[in-house]
Amino acid sequence: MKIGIIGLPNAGKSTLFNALTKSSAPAENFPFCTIEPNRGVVKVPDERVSLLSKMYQPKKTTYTAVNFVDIAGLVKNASKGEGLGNLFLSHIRQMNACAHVIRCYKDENVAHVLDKIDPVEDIEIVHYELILADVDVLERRILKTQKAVKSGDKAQSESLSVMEKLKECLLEGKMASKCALTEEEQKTADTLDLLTLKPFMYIANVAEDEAHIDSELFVKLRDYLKEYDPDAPIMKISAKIEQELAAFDDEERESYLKELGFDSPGLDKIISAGYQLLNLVTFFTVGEDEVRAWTVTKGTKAPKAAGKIHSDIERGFIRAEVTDVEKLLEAGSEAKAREMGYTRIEGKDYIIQDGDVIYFRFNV
Ligand SMILES: Nc1nc2c(ncn2[C@@H]2O[C@H](COP(=O)(O)OP(=O)(O)OP(=O)(O)O)[C@@H](O)[C@H]2O)c(=O)[nH]1
Ligand SMILES: [Mg+2]
Repeated sequence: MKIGIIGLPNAGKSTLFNALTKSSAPAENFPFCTIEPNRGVVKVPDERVSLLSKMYQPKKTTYTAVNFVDIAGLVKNASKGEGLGNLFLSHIRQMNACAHVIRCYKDENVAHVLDKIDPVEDIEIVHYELILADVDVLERRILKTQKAVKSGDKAQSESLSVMEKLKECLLEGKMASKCALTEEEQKTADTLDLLTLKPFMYIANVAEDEAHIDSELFVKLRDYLKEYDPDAPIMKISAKIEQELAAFDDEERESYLKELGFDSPGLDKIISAGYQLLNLVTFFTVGEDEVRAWTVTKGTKAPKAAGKIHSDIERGFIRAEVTDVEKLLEAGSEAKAREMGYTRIEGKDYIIQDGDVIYFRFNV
């Protein structure tokens, strides 16, 4: 599962990426500093894992992880091949979700491709390019499908109407995800691989001294997004500060955060929000050896989830013993949780729920 970091050149994408992944990809003051995407794996902070770990005192504690990909900056007419054009777009196409970084910091030493700092104009450029790229994809698909329908493939006429509907939305300037579709239509839409159908979150990269106020530029951006993409998370961050923080060890970071007056690291919030965009389900396995968080897609059944741990457990699956993590923590021990009737026996058709602590019984 991959989250793509996108935005205009010099928005601060690589700076943020470096902070997130504790790496040192080039982040310099010139447009298109990034060409080939930088990739990194990031631990997903989860208080439930920390609390389980406290309870079991295991030898090892393992959190889930998510991939962040730092993508080249995009410019006006990218969909027509300007800048890194289609290369940029094809990289976004491979992502499961997008974290769109928007420059809200002023710094005369860092160039802006438009020579002015206007987050709303910036965000509109990026959206416009993504929308145009989707229109292109749809137009090609529509032509092809029309031919198929003409030559007698009536089953395709439904897809055709979904494509027309989506195209109409896009031409109104909306993202495909904002087009009102029925459940059935949505299934068709999901096969089209559209950029603006992906889940988005927005990251306002603000100046170092504006990280804990709502600056004029940030408010302008937030008000715009309230209208344009109201359900998407918007986060405020100073990529510069986060990059500095990332270089510290945990203790130093904590005292520095206090000094700055922050409660929790901004990065954790970004990672959590990004993970949530992916619409995944987290379940846990516990024991003296290891407390571990696992990720499955929504709707995964128990044997398949067991297969993530080991193929033998999937093959020889007998049953799952499931306790909700909150209940287990409340009970304080497995024995107590059983006594309170919190632990359920589930069979092979059980669909994993977020927060399940699972013990798989199997036999091979
Ligand atoms: N003053 C200030 N400078 C920043 C901030 N964030 C990034 N920069 C600087 O802006 C320049 C560009 O940052 P990058 O992170 O490389 O930007 P990018 O979005 O990856 O740019 P491209 O790869 O060219 O698309 C660097 O010199 C950063 O140090 C910030 O919050 N404040
Ligand atoms: Mg970059």
